[in-house]
Amino acid sequence: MSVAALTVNVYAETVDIRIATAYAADNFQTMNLQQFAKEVAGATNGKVKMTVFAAGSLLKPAEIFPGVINEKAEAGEIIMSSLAKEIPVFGLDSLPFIVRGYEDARHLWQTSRPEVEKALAKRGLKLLYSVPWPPQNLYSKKPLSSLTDFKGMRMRSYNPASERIAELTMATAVPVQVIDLEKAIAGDKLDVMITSSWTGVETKAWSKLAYYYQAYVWIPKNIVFISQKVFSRLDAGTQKKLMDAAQTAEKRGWLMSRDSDAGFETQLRNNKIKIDRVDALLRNNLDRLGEQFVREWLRSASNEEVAILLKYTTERSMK
Ligand code: PCA
Repeated sequence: MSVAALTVNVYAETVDIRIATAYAADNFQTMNLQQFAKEVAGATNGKVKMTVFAAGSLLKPAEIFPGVINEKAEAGEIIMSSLAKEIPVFGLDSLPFIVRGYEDARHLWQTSRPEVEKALAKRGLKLLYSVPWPPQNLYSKKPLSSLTDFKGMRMRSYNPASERIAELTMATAVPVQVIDLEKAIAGDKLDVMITSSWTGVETKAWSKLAYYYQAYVWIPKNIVFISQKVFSRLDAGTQKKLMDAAQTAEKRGWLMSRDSDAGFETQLRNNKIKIDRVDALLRNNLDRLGEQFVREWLRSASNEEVAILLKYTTERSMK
């Protein structure tokens, strides 16, 4: 090999990072992730090459978190609340009715971030960024006016909190990953579901679910993380570039989420879904349900985790 070729080789050495995500390539979370990968490539002159594997194409949704720990991928993206049972601080993200909008969600994130980082570090992972889905609302085949309406309904679940809601309302939980959701709705497998405007549009919820209630159940976040081992192989300058790009991706993602919600609700409306607020009785029922969730969560949470909720609720009440 010539000296020139050798030199080129040394400088062109790339670090390949495969990022596994469960979400479709045209979802805003994945578009943001793609943009992040592009910016990292640009900032590092192609030294860090991140490849996004969308829609569970590298690892199935449930395999992503353990998969990055076990080196089947270098990085991954998951919805935090899917691991609420294993990692209680992730469960804070799906405590129903504790956030009323993006400002609350941002506040909860700032308060919980250090513990989330610690929980990841314990498992050999490093947090890159976190971006929320739009508020989770209720889609239903029939009008909903109280919690008794849920009895016997088939309710789609995607995390322990949605499973527990089904249990408490005497509905039947039907676990469906988002990649299989459009088919499940069209195939008439669901009567009610909790998800965002985005996911309702992506899955053409209008094929069977005619009602949408702005219940603001929770504003759940995805986290994007990298194996600490892979990260520590990068030199300090490259690490900083990666983290700077992650910070930009977090800011961009929050705006994409917030700013697209109304437009996606309009798309639901244009497809004949009836959009409504929650009536007083249902609101009251739901708030009670939320209180029960908090009591249950408090039983499993550590002192540090309880302190997060306390800090968040105290500061919010002073605003
Ligand atoms: N869409 C994903 C997660 C939250 C959301 O809005 C889903 O329904 O699975």
